[in-house]
Amino acid sequence: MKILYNAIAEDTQKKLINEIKSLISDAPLIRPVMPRWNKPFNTLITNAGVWGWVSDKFGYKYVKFHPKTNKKWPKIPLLFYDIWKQFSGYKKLPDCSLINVYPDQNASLGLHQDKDEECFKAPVVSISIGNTAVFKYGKDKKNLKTAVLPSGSIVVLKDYSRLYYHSISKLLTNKISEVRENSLYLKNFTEGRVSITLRRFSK
Ligand SMILES: O=C(O)CCC(=O)C(=O)O
Repeated sequence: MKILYNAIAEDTQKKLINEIKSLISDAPLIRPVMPRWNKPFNTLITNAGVWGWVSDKFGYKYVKFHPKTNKKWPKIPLLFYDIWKQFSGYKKLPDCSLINVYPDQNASLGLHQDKDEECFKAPVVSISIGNTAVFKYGKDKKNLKTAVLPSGSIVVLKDYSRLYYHSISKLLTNKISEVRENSLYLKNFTEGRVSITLRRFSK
């Protein structure tokens, strides 16, 4: 597993946010629910690419159409592909870009493995933007390590770490100047975080 700090320059982070805003205007944010329990996540998601990852009461899955608009997901922006090419070390391009929005300090993402894909050869590359996040990861649920991910960090899960458990256990309060700089991202966001998770669903 690789964690790369300061991997994405600030002006590129701003460009990524503009791309995300445009994706959201095409494919509005949705709130996933936990399979079976129907309990809403405290994050919001949308996707770009041929495949989009969603979670509803029937399970986690990849689908080709936005569940609310029934339209195809928008194309993955070229800038996302550039980042993939730079950091994944994998020839084929991602066919899914999941956008996770953590709207406020209380948002988190439970411990999980990324294992809904058809094949685990391709790495998972995730990009952090906004408030610093506490990231837990490990081979099994009992021995987790912790890393702190400031805006501009990249995590690559590949090879032995491709199926590592991971979570965002909490967001940290950034210094006010950082929050201002980082708050531009989404309308009305004065705090919060966005991550872009690039994956290949297809073989
Ligand atoms: O928000 C993050 O950095 C983690 C995202 C994640 O674990 C996922 O999309 O599976």
